[in-house]
Amino acid sequence: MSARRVLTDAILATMTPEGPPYGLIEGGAVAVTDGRIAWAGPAGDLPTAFRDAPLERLDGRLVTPGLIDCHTHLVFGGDRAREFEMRLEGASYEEVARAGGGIVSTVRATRAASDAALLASALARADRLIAGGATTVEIKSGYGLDVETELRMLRVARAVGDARALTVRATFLGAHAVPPEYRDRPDAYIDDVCLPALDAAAAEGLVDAVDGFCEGIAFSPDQIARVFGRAKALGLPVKLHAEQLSNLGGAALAARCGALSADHLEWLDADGVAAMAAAGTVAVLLPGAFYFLRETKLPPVAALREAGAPIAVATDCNPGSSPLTSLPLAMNMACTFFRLTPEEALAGVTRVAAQALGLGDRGVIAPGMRADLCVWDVAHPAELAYRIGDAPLAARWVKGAPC
Ligand code: DI6
Ligand code: FE
Repeated sequence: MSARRVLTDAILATMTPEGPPYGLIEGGAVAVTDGRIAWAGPAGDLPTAFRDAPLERLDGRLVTPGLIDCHTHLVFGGDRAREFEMRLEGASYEEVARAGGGIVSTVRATRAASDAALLASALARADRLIAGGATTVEIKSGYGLDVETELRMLRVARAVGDARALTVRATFLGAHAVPPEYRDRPDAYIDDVCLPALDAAAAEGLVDAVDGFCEGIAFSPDQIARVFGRAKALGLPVKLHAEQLSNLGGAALAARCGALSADHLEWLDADGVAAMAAAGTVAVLLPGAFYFLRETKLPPVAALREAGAPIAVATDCNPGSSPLTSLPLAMNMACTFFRLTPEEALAGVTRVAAQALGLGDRGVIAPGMRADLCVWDVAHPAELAYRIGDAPLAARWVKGAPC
């Protein structure tokens, strides 16, 4: 592997929070050493130490940090196209779920799928995310809901990262839904399956974070608190699907537990906003699910912004509420539906998404960061959110090498 390289004649959207919008540097260069960014700035200021390094001319193309999808359910069996039809005929997401469809139908398909089949379909989706510029992707379990299938999902998530030039962060989501065999016995499910599965997965090194679904059709704040207690005992960070379809106070619970993020948040109220801002818990917005479920209640973006809560954007790629495999399209939707600025949307899939995953080594173009970079055939960073799902990716660099 070549240790030193310089990308030059580029527009850099460094996404560093200080300085001009997007941390923009026109006529910029980035010097890379051993997979890390050694220097970034105006090309004319390139330190002499890099003047003899192999040079890559980008002809004025845009360079951003590699994109980060901080919320996906990329590993699952089957699809839910028939349910999409039912919902278009008038059934609500909750009605479909209560009728035995929804998450539980994907649980059946996931349990029945082989490891090889789960990996093949997850890789196909990962390749679409990669084509849209992703260099880091979070993947959740939560369609197994028995100990063995939860572990299998997490192993497949790790295998996705091994098979591609992609960092995968694996999240345990055993508290995603109550499986049919525990119907009306959610507490027994937490005790008999969820906590033992978490212990076993953590012992196998399969868990980077612990998530839950706090909702009327899933788990109560008390049940989630028990899962978070176990995560804490295991030394694992937590995050939460909160306030997606109703307000159970999940975001405030997450913030009290020092969660990395609370995600969805359409029903977040003023107390939840204040709790998240005070704790520095990232608000992860998932416009794909808002769109696909034809929701009308908007997350309180202005209040989050005013309170200084960090805002990230992700695909929520999953078969039921967001079959979306494009971060540029998620950015576009975050702007059109939620009124994020294109700069906030790009920060939401770079710097702030890294924060939502607890990764301090990426998400901005700055010395010491991993050299995960995207080169785009566009003249200005606003174009990434402006185009409707078109991802004009010219090149992707992972750890300092094009791939
Ligand atoms: N909220 C969601 O939007 C996804 N999971 C969750 O907790 C939906 C998952 C699905 O419908 O399969
Ligand atoms: Fe989700």
